[in-house]
Amino acid sequence: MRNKTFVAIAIFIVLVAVSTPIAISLYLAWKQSFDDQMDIAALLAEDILRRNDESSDQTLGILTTLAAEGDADPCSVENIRLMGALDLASEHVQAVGYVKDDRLLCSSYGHHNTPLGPANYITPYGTAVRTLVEFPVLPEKRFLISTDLKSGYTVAIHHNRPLDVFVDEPSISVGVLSSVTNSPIVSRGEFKSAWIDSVGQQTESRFSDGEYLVVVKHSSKYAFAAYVAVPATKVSDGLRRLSRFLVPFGLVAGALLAWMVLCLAKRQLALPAVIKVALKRNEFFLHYQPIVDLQTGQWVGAEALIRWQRPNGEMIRPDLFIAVAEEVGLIPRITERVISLIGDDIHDLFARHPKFHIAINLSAVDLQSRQTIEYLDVLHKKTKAGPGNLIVEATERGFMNVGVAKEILDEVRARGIEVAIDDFGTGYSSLSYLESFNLDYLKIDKSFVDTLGKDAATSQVVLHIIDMAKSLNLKMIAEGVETEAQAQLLRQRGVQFAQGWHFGKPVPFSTLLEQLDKSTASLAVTPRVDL
Ligand code: G
Ligand code: G
Ligand code: MN
Repeated sequence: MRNKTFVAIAIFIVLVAVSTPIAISLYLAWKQSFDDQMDIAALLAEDILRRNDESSDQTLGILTTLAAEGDADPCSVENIRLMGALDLASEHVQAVGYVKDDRLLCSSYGHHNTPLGPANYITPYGTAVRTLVEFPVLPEKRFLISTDLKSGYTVAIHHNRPLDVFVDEPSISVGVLSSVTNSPIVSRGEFKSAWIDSVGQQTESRFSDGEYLVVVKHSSKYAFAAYVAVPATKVSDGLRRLSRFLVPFGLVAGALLAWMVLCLAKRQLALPAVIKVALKRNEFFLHYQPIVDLQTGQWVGAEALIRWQRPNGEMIRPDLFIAVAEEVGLIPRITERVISLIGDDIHDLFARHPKFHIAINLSAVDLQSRQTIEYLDVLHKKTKAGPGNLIVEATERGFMNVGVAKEILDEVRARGIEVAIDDFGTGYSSLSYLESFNLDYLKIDKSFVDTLGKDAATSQVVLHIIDMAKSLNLKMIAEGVETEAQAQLLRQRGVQFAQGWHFGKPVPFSTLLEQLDKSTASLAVTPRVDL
């Protein structure tokens, strides 16, 4: 049950880990697209407003000039000529004229008597505005006509002139609103009066009503505003393109991650059960790494190292499964197996090589249990071990619970089995800790040996460890020696023993024994000659 929860949590974490960046990037992309469309709308509105301000500037200029310089008779030949000149000078303006009683009496084009109908609205500056005027002579054209109420002078521009901006998208609505009537003077596309009700007289407002992104810009000089409305679908269009790539990518990445987590979790969760099966099926065996005397180069012993090969050929490293076995309480069974395997391997080793030793790794829990002594007793008897033939290695962590560990180690020593502190310097032991134990060997950890001969500040630590071992009267074994230079330095400092690839990798017992027999045979050559 716990395992299922664990897997569920792991998968949940992966899903969150994968979906969060996708969600964030989709949101950011959406926001970017939204802002982009708003900016486009604002630029368009700005352009429309600028054109309308210009038209109004020109209109106002013409009306002011006529009021000041015009003839007493507005439709005099003189005045009509003036209207024509003003018309020609203004690019936005199509015609200049004179209106009285809702009729156009004359213009820059001559005399008329055209009824215009009532004004659509009056601006605050006293201008009457007619938005959709048609002249019988120009049936296709519609004009926007502004008349100064006081003088009757009038300016006409093409109705669609205010919206003469480039819009590439027909779904975009554009228009100019009168601030007086709050309704469009000119417009193209859909218009909703709700857009205007909400914005008031702010210079610029941007908002989205869900269907459109809307920008309304009020003229700073005149009573009108330009608006542009971009359909909200334009935002999601860009987003759809992006999500078409992002979502499948996220799904694949997520599935891959989830699968990896699942595999790892499965493996980790299954390990204790697999260790038990491995114990039953005898999948564990031992390799032995030689330990040499640094003065003579002779092999004086070997450390037994557990190995595990699964039936499918896969080797599982002890760093991995020893830690798991420690966690789930399988160490006693592994230690029992290791000790029994040593017994099977070494037979009469000590009879043939009385000074050779075998070192056995113990875990912290092994030092808390009297069972360990029983296992060792069996091995001791079976191998007819003499004093010093067997060594137990315990890591610093094993020494944490002083009381029981000390008792057990003392009993072990009473049998002539020696005790080594393993991986020294990597744990938390202080000198006072070590002083309370009766020890024989100190194994200098590989990480310190690695620093030898380098300038690293930590290379000084080896010297302190060596001094400490000397003051505690402990024999030293340097671990992980890979070069002759390291061996040389250790020898000079008085380290007696070493272990490492420079001298020999861990090998099966048969290989170890072969080598061992060979080296003692060559040593035995001299005495034999004497016979
Ligand atoms: O050489 P190797 O990769 O096997 O060593 C990895 C680690 O596993 C070493 O730190 C060693 O102390 C530990 N180890 C190897 N064999 C045993 C064993 O039989 N029992 C315990 N408790 N630890 C072992
Ligand atoms: O029990 P202990 O923590 O001492 O385990 C020794 C570990 O160091 C084992 O994994 C062993 O295979 C490894 N080892 C032994 N000698 C060397 C060496 O010279 N170089 C390296 N890299 N590893 C070594
Ligand atoms: Mn060891």
